[in-house]
Amino acid sequence: MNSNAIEPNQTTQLGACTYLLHILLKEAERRQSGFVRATIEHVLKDHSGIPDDVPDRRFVDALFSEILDMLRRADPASALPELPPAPRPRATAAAAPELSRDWRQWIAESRLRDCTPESMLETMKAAGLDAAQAEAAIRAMENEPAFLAGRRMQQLQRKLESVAGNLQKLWASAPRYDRVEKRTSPPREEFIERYVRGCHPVVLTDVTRDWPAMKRWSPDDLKRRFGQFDVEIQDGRDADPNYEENKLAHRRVVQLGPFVDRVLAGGPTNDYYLTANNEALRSEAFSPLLADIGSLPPACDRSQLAERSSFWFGPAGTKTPLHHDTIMLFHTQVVGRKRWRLISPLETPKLYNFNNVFSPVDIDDPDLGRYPLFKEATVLDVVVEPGETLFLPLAWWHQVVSLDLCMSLSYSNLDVPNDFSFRNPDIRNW
Ligand SMILES: O=C(O)CCC(=O)C(=O)O
Repeated sequence: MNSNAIEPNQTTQLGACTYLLHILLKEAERRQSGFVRATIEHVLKDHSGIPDDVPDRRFVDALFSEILDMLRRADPASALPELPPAPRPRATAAAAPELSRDWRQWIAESRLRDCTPESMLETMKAAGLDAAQAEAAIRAMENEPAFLAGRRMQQLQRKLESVAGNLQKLWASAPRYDRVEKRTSPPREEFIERYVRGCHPVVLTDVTRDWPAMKRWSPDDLKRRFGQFDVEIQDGRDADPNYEENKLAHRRVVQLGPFVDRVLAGGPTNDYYLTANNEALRSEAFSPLLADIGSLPPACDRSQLAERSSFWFGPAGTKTPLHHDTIMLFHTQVVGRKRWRLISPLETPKLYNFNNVFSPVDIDDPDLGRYPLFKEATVLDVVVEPGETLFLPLAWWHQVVSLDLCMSLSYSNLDVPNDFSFRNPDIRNW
């Protein structure tokens, strides 16, 4: 229809309208649409009277959008005011349904995440979508009732984010907030008040002073005492960037002896790791490992240890990506060192936590173009040495790298209420 563009001399309203009606009728004939012809006659009286459920509604809307454009080009000042109510929003919305549901959801989410229409358009064009259609769909989204409802919910979310942000500011104003304290175990009440309720991480340096494990545990000892038993490990992680989120797909049952040999021979790698997913400590075969554990940190329930502990073993170079747990946790290093990077739960809005307990941000190499809010997050950095125990309070984010071949024990048997629910993560006792 653009080939019928109005000539500059057709600038009076009457001339323009007559001309446009002529085009409309021609188009109706071309399409052999009795409906369109009838519609035009109707529209001449009152455009707004077109019923909403007409079968050719999109054609009518598109036609009127075209007419408006032509009139604008012909005489923007005088032609438009006299026109019937313009169906412009409907005309642009008409293009949207041709995009898939996925694309429309993508548009809505991208807008809610403050992506600019320009950058979205670039992405859509790069994906092969028609530029005009993409642009119309982005524009139309701003008036979609479901999207407007999303905007209202977003206000609620932003309010909660600002509450968390303000509390975080207060926490972070404490002297040495960004240092993880290392200290000998405080009395129970102080521990609960300061670290459990205060929700701040701490490294306890003296928990293992009477642990037989400190003298006994080594790869050779592991092989000698338990080498004939099967364990579940995580394997083939190097080939999968989302190995932690896909951990069920990386489960392999192997004999512990050959696995110890593999770790010793393989040198630093992230490809395989005996992680907390293994249920070794629930089995009778591995109970001697628990007999190697001496005193526990303040406020731990010994009777729950077998039920609520996990054994970790792997080479230097293992990396557990950024995530949070849904309980509070102790993690005692027996052999080797691990570097922990920690981020307060009040900084969750800066971590793009769209999936369960995971953040897509890699603290080692953050993609700030994609995750710009991350640069506002404060990261606490601590190396936990052999014999030291990290207390990880509720929902603190952590990314963990093994600096050496490591053997460690994590346990969640705190004897104060330690059962929390999270709306997004559906995993309990992570
Ligand atoms: O030691 C590791 O690699 C990760 C430990 C961890 O993420 C945890 O215990 O929740």
